[in-house]
Amino acid sequence: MISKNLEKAINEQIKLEEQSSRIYMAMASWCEVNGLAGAAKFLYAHSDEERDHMLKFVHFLNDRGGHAQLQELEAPGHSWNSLEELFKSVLDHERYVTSKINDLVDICLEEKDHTTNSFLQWFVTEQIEEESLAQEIVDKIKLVGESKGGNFHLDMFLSGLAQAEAGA
Ligand code: OFO
Repeated sequence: MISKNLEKAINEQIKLEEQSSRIYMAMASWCEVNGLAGAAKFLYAHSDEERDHMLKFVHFLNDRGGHAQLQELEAPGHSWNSLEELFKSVLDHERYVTSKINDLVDICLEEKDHTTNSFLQWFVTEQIEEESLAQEIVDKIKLVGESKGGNFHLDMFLSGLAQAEAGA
């Protein structure tokens, strides 16, 4: 049985994962209307992945005697000045998500809730990948700069990442 304190904190995390899914969908939509098909594909796939994260929390909380409850969400942004700005926002957002996962682990340790701690370790590992992938994309965007050919290949690279994520 999960504590009321953790139930509340996990419901906040459910909100954050759902919000993440909407943020990445809004980013995907902006890329799609700006001729960045590969980036759009990657971000749509990433949006789906965030929904999966949300569902993992929903099922876990309900299985442990809590009640997953959805909350009102803020509207995400709709436009960005550049792909670099957009992916820097992804990186900042993922760092924030990591900090919230770490906060959840802290509560588990205080409460000696080993079951929830064990469940959260999947997310601890996942956040290493999430941050590292966002950083890699930001680095590549900086590398290609204004080069048209470089940006074409970058978009292909992002499309390939989307395919790899879908097959993972
Ligand atoms: Fe759910 O990991 Fe990204 O936000």
